[in-house]
Amino acid sequence: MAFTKQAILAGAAMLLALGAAAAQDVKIGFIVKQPEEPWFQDEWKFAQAAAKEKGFTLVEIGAEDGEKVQAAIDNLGAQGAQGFVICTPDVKLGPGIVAKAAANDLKVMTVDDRLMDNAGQPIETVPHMGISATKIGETVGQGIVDEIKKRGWDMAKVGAIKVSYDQLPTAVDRVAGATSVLEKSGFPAANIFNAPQAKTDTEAALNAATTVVNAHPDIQHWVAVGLNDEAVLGAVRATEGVGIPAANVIGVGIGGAESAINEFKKPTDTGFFGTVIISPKRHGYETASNMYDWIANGREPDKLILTSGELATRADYAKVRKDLGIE
Ligand code: FCA
Repeated sequence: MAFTKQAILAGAAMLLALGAAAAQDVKIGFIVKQPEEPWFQDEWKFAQAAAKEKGFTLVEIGAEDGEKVQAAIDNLGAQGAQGFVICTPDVKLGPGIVAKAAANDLKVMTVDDRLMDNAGQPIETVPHMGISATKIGETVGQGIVDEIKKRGWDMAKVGAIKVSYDQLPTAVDRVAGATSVLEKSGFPAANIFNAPQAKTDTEAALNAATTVVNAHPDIQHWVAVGLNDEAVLGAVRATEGVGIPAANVIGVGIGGAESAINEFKKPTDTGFFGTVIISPKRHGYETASNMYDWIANGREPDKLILTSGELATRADYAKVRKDLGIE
């Protein structure tokens, strides 16, 4: 049976009408792996600001494992959503997430953690916004080196706690960026101790770092790096646990959300010296807006956007946050 001209035209008109869906008909999911982490709450906050501004609905979903991710995507499909932004609990879920999205006719974009295919390569067809992990790690390393010099420590006798989470590529790049600057600046590679965390939270980092500090009771001065503020806070708590004074510890995290701010607000200094502040506004507002634009106007987002970070300490974090528009 041949299609009549009218039928084709009617079909095209319907597609156009669908393409230009009214804002109030657009529903977007924002799935995050660790809803209790302040960074992700900030991302939601800024994503909601985009929803309010543009008039679409944003559904916040926490999904800590693969099963919850699958259920969340099916649920979004059943609710009539058109797309979602996700920070996955495991980058290896990549092919499964892409397939589930397609089965539910949902557009998908990733934020923070990039999906991997079965060969361990990034899935480049899915638009992604992440941080410039290596560069931000280098900023961490430089901040530590500068502070070691300022405090007049003998670099040869300082220990570094490297809180690692190697199943996440951005985590590997962040800590490698930091330790590369330490080493280039004369920090002995043999004094960099790996502390693999089982999960990306403070408690897991505390457990991992405690093993390291206990194994080296001779070391007086410590520095600490990790993929985020929570990791470095865990390492700082570990040094406190064995009675190392705050003045002997330089931890620099990545994030700059509430976990770091609460630490800076403490009445006395802790070993948590600074953080590289990244932008939950860009990661929340922009990803949600880009997804909206894709659904409502057919404008596909850039395939890869990497955002920058800025070092801040207790002394200037409020100003840096203000300058970044994330107060
Ligand atoms: C990862 C980390 C988060 C945050 C984000 C930008 O998802 O787990 O803490 O640093 O990247």
